[in-house]
Amino acid sequence: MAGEPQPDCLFCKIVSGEIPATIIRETDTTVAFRDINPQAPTHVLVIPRLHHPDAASLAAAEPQVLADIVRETGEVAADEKITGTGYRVVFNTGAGAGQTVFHAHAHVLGGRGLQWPPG
Ligand code: D5M
Repeated sequence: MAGEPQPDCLFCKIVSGEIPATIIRETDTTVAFRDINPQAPTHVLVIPRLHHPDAASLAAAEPQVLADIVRETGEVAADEKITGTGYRVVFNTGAGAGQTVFHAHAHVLGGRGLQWPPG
């Protein structure tokens, strides 16, 4: 059920501590950790503690938590000192857009020039 831990979900296991991650920030509702396969000098994922498959599902079920995630992306950028040069927040949604983990997550990317449009 949406919102409850899913036994096969990698990010639920990071939230529970079953799988290790380099966690850099935590709140009551969110966890931020370094991406295992960084695509930029700063590449951090901000996720809800509760399981929702993507950002739109999270927004429908728990809009305040989505707002918490967006706020935390800004805190990550400030901690990483990338606000001045600019950074990107991405929610890949659906396999065709590159989503591989179906637990909502915001990518925070920065520390290098970022092209537009993305690939
Ligand atoms: O993003 C999923 C991201 O999750 C992708 O950039 C790799 C990252 N990932 C996968 N496993 C781990 C672990 N164990 N720790 C940290 N980061 C991880 P998507 O948008 O779904 O492709």
